Amino acid sequence: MKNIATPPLPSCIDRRTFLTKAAALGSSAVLLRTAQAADHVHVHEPQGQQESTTTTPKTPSLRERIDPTPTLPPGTPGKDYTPVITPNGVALPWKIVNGIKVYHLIAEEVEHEFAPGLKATCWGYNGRVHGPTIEAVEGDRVRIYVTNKLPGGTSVHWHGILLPNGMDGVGGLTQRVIRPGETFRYEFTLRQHGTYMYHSHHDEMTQMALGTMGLFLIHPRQPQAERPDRDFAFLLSEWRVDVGTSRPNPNEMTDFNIFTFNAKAFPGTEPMTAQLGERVRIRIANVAAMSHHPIHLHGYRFRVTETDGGQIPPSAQQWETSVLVAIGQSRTIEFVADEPGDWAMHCHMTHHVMNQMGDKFPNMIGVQPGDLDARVQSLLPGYMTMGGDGMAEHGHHIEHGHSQVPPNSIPMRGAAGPFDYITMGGLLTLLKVREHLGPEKRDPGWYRHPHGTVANLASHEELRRDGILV
Ligand SMILES: [Cu+2]
Repeated sequence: MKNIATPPLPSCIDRRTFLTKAAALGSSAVLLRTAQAADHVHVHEPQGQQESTTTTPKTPSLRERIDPTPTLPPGTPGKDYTPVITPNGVALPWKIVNGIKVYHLIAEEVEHEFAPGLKATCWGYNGRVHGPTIEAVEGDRVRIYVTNKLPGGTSVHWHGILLPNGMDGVGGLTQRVIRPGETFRYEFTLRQHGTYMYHSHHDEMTQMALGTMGLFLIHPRQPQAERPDRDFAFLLSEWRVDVGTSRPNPNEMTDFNIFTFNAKAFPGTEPMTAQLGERVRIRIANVAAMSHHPIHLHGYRFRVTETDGGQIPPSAQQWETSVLVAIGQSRTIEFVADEPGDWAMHCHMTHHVMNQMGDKFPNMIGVQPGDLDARVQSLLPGYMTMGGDGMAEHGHHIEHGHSQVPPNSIPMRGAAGPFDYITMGGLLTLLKVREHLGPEKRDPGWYRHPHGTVANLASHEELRRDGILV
């Protein structure tokens, strides 16, 4: 496997860097609004902090330091960055008005499907749960309008992003709440690059439990490392959706029963695809209510290249096969997709790869239930003792119509795989690596393994040859 060397980068662009780059570029394309033009707020100026470089004509005002005006043109997809893929998600559209990237988020109620068979009324943005991914480039000035169509007040916090305090979006602390029907304007210049988030910061427990969150990705203006061929981003969250209900329960503290990548539980998760030899980046951010998630990728070892605090110097990047993404954090991993196949990527907490798991039952593993199931089913349709084969038994019975589940529920559901029933749900997705993918790089279906490379029933001859007594 190739070593992915990622030279260090400054974790953020400060005003001096902006100005230096502007001077170096020296072209009319450089947007340089004067500090005076923007500086109509009277603030106290600290004395004796004259810049020593020749490229800074005057000491920046406090306003300019906390809210720098952009000196570079807005970053362009294709030229300045390769757009990120948000599986099961979309990017938030933007337009440029006078050199500023303008976005519009609408907080609203959304009918959301976690996986086939389970829908709930959630809260999200622009008709989606989670909200669309905001994508921009270091040095861009972004103006984000937030319209509140929720029944209660809200605010949006730009999680991990360096910005003026008054743009931080903490309801009550840095701004008044956005009342239903109102539209607020947030505006700041992006001084860093990396994987960040946005989420409601008002009535947090309820609003975030219902889904008011999204990814905020900032590309470096001048990437030092090689650009990835495939750049994927995931937001982790968790939900309590009781069977027979249609809304996630925000009061839940510990016993969540739906765990999601980009608000989808397996088998609702859209797989990642990569062509053999492509450089792959996966960004994983977590704004779950209570759970940290150790995300494990099969078939590969990878380097953890970034946290939400910035790029990790190459000398400090660790090779891992699992990466713990704690609540409020993001982690970025990189590797070269040099092993073909269908590789699982999942949380390694086994209860996080289950859908609507009930845990209030006696342990019946190993018990032969006899006609117990049939008798209980007369009272509880669809009841099944988790006896010998756990979730696989459940899945098979449901898939083959022998067992029914209550409407709008996916209890203990996984999915039919190419060989057998896949007994995982929740935080599971797949990385499909192929020698050839179509131009759209769509899901190529199940992997066809080269002959002789699949674990299979051992023959009598093999057992005899190797002296294995069974
Ligand atoms: Cu987990």
